[in-house]
Amino acid sequence: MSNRTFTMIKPDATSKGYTGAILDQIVKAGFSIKAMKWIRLSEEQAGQFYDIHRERPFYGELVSFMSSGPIVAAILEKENAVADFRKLIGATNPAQAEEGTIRKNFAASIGENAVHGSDSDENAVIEGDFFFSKLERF
Ligand code: DAT
Ligand code: MG
Repeated sequence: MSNRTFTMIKPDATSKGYTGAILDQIVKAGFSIKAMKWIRLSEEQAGQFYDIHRERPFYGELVSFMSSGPIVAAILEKENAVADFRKLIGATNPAQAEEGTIRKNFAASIGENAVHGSDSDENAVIEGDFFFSKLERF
């Protein structure tokens, strides 16, 4: 089990001014930030990041949303990081997310759900490498 995960604060949350509150909740939950950047993805980059969902009906909507404004990308460290972070963010659909989770607190819909969290140790590494060079992390 690895101790790192990867997250993005999505364009709905950055545009509503929730970035600080979400980072605060992440850090208070015991995660430490090992890399972080404020960046806007092109449609092509968003499409590449979510390539695994290419055949899903919501892919086009997802790519256009994820490239619609700035995001915050970050690598986080904590014991049991992937599973604990998925728990902290809550269900994909905020209507089904538990009370107190980031998606319950800050997300409006299944498509625009405030944050990303890696779903496995392997994907955490792939996703972190997508955004950060060796010089940008510690
Ligand atoms: P998660 O982000 O919880 O890992 P996922 O990997 O299944 O969820 O999907 C990636 C993103 O795609 C998700 O955060 C929001 C969007 N999405 C998923 N299911 C959707 C749906 N039924 N309608 C619209 N967007 C959806
Ligand atoms: Mg996922």
